[in-house]
Amino acid sequence: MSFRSLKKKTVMLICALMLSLAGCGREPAATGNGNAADETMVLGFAQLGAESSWRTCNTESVIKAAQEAGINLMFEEAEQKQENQIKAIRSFIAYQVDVIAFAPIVKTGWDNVLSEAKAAGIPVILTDRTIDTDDESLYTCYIGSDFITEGLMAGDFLKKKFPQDNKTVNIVELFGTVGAAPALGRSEGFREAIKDDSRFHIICSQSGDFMRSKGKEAMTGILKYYDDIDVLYSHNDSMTLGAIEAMEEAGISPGEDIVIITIDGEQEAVDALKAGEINCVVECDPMLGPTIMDTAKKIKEGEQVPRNIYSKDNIYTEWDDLNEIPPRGY
Ligand code: GYE
Repeated sequence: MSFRSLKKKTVMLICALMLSLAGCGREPAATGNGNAADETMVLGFAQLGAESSWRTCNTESVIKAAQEAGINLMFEEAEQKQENQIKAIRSFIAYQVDVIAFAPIVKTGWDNVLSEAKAAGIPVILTDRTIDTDDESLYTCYIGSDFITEGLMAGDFLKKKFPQDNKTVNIVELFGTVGAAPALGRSEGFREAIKDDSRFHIICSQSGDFMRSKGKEAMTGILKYYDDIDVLYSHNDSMTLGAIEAMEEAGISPGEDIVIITIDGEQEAVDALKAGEINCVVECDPMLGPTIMDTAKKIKEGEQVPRNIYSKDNIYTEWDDLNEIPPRGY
């Protein structure tokens, strides 16, 4: 057995072990097909965690797409810790995978480990979140949403929802994970959209770490402190759904007493939009698996790929025909 074939078999075994330890009850994501195994590419994927339904769907999309593409997937989940993601990337480098893909939990702090991948000749794809680096050669491309555009879409809805009069509009922002690209971009785009209208005031911005429980906790505290909130702008649906629970417990009618704008487009949020508890949902597509696999194969073949491969995100509002929205799948 060649070293390469031994390496691939080891990767498959590890992958199977990781998935069974994770208790997700799936078949190993690794797939090989007999003699062709030596040619099968190995992709190391470092997922950041399992904080939201969006993330669960994103993970499922990656695992399924790898199986369908006949790619051996080494999958690691970092439990929301950057150091775990760095460890996972180092293990992929040690196993000499063909391509590394990862969803960076925060924007900064990746240069060292990505330099190690570069020195080992392993190309890197950023998926679903971007990074800040002075060395653009440390990754090949980004696949995911444009978060500033999502924030702009959210802000544009707000301007339409509150047509010109002189009343002040008090906004609470539930911020995602501090330092994370989607949180920073959604915050920036939203502020950009409303900056020329002095009626809009962001009276409070608090992190709920993209999690339902923390969204509820944050909103419970905020409602005790402020009694003049007009709008909740939340960076993801999980936090929004938690915040809605907090509002209901406080006797506040979500979507009526407080206008709610949220991002992701989970089924539960779309159902709440239909029920009038949410006013606007900006979509963020989690099903990135097929594009990741396709792009990884092209990179391995030495083909040029675009630097940024953006998802096309829609917006759904209380003014739309909501029966048109297809089942979300997450
Ligand atoms: O909006 C949120 C998740 O990185 C785009 O992370 C992703 C975000 C998504 O936890 O629900």
